Amino acid sequence: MDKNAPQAIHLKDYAPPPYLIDTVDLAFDLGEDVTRVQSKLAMRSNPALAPASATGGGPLVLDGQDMRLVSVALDGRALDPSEYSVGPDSLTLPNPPADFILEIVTELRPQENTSLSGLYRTSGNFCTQCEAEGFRKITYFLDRPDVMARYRTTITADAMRYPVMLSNGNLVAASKMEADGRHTVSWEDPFAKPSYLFALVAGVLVHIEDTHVTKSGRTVALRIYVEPGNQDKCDHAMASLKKSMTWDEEVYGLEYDLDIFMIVAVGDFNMGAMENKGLNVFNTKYVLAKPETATDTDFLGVEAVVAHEYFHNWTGNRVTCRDWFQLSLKEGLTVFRDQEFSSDMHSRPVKRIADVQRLRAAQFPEDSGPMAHPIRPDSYIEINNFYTTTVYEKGAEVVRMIHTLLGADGFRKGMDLYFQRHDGQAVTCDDFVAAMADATSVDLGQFRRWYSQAGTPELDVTGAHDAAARTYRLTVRQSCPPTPGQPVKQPFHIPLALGLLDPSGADMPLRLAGEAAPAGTSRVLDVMEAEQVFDFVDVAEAPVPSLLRGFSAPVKLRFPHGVDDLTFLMANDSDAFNRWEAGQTLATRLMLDLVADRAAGRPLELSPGFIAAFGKILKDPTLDPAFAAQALTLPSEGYLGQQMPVIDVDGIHEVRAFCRRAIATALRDDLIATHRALGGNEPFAIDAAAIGRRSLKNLALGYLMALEESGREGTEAVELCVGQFHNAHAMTDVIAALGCLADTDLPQREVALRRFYDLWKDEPLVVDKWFSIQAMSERPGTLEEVKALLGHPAFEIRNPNKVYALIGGFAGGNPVRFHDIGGGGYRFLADQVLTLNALNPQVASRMVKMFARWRKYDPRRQALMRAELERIVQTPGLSRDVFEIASKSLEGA
Ligand code: B3K
Ligand code: ZN
Repeated sequence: MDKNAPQAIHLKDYAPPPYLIDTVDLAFDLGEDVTRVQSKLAMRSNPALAPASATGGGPLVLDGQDMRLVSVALDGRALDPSEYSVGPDSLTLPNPPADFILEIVTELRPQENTSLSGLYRTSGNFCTQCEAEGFRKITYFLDRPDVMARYRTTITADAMRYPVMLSNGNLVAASKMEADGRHTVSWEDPFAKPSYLFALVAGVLVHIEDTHVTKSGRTVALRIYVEPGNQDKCDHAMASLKKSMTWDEEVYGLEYDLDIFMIVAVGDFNMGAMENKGLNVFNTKYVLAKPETATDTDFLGVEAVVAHEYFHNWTGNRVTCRDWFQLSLKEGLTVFRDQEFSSDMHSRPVKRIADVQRLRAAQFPEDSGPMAHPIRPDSYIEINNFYTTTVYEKGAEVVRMIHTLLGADGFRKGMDLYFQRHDGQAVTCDDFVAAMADATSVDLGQFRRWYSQAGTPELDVTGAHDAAARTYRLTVRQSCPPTPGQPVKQPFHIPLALGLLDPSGADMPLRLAGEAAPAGTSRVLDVMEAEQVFDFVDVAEAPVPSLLRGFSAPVKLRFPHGVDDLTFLMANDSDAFNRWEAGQTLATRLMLDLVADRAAGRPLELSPGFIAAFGKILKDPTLDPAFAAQALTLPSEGYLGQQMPVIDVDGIHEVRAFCRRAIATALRDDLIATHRALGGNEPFAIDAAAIGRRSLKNLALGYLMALEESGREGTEAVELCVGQFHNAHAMTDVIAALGCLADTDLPQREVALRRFYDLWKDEPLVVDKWFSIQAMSERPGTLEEVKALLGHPAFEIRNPNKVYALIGGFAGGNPVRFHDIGGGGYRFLADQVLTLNALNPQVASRMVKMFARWRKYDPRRQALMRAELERIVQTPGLSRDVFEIASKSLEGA
């Protein structure tokens, strides 16, 4: 690699900061052309490093980027430029004293900041995003999470253009408009925090307001700020916030700690939201929701993200990360907390299935590809590339396993001890595990490997019943494939939850050899060795094992269940997750066989037994409709692809479509009956039952539309679909119908797309749906349409949501068109990556990740993707973000 290539940063090189910052006084003068930032830092050398001496702690290197340095003063004396040095990313003072006040003035141009990191503009307003390293684009600072300081922020700006001016903490002063038309406010945050939690917002905003009274009786003001015109879409976010506050008090005894909690929704935002202390900034996608504009998925997303950011106040803000390698300390834990919250608000099994599907769809591929990394990475080139599904979702699975091993009470004791020890500190994943272990005396020594080893462990399990001895022996073998930099792995500590079903379908009491009496019917085995044997006694008849109940560990488990056993588990398992899992395993097996049949030129036929099992679920009135909808959804094309050594893009697509048609043909009347029974415009509610009914209804519609090309039967489906599109009130139902139509060549398609746009052209989030539905259409001409849509007046390449909808929708949500063997999809994506690289490296890097799995395809597609990756890496001026992903994807090629 050439010497100018960006360099990696390693966990092993961590060193504490040589200086600390106690207080930060910021004064912003927001202007249309230039924004001026005055920063006054009370600093001292770090006493933890060396006994304080008059000479201080050696050179002070402050981080800073993309700004103009105006002046530096030390203890009130302006420094001559010869007394410091400024580099492209830093400001160095060679030898400051042990204790001093540093004053720095910088000038920025937020209106030119398209990276959406640091201080930038969105719809004419000012807004910040500082995690991970955006604060250094505002002022020179020790921009690292282990430097925690108390902040006071003063903002001055034109009172007409920026009537609302917000920052962290409590409002402590506000001026009237001055003669020059400007006004000033000051905010003070009493809690020490790292710079990544700093926030500032200024502009024309309206808000809705409510209050929450904490368990101990304090009243907290709650405000959600949005652009004028959006006030009618904030109620769900507010209700979600109040539920989150109550839940955290009840489940963890954690109360909010300031007098006010604010959320601001902005249209231009790289991610979902940001947990800045007291002033969360959100992507509008995770705030604005009303039934006419938002789908059920959107509503659930708002609730989960509002909860997630709120929960960060304790897991992230009060206790933060020592360094960015520890990111999962706050993210994995907070995702676990938001998942549990959503489970408590809705259906636990339905939520668990959705979370596991997401893990398998995104994290498993990451964990077996060129970007595989442990949940606590050892190195990175650009930290923004490590806000990954591994750090977040696998991180949450690791916390969930601790919860399983300790039990709910033990876990709560561990959390209490964690806060008792570390409130106000910046700590490590090891500190978290230590608190969990110390609070319960559970040995988590081997468990720690989950933090340092990447890759998805694989469990190969076999069972042997001895009728004479009345025993059942489970043999469990674990292995883990090599990942970059980790050719060999040590065994993991894997909690394996399981039950044994007797021939009637009931759970057997479980007694392991050596135990005096059975202990429950579902239990957790500690798998710790490469190979381990578990002997159950008193087992009269051969059981059907139900393994990895509730998905108790993020692993791939194989057991030689026959088709009959899987069907039996589908019908009888007391663990709802495993009932769903059995159906998915069966479907996966049958579909992969069909892919092989197709490749060998054999005719396709879907097993009638499988269709009958589907019919039974569809007609079972005792089933929760939401669960039924999940059980009747075939494994995705992406998931099927992961199961193949070489992904057969076209084969998988064709087989999945074939299976959907076969099921729809056989179950047509039942599907129509289901759609009728659940249809109609019932009054809108956003509870689990109503969401479930809508999802089953729309699942039925989707299957019926698979008949669209088959003559007369198809006509009725099309009528249902078009009727639903035009008459439904809830966006969930409208989008379901539009999504079906978008895959067809019917004349109604164009009519519907045009009508949808005309109705919703003033709602950017709804227009995003319109872009992504077209981008994900399986029609052969989709790439050309996507290219044309880049020029549509509603498309903006600088708006991340638009990019994710159109370009991301195509490359990530349309496998058969993106991977078209002509290579046009690949060329298109690479062109977009290069355009975005210059504007917004974080967004560009998310897009280039779509190439990372190129080695999983056939030689021709491999060559095409590799050529695009090489073209990207060779482009001058590449950001670290894109360089890291593209070069690691090519490593060894
Ligand atoms: N902590 C933020 C993510 C920041 C990403 C920076 N590139 C949102 C969250 O996880 O809650
Ligand atoms: Zn988070």
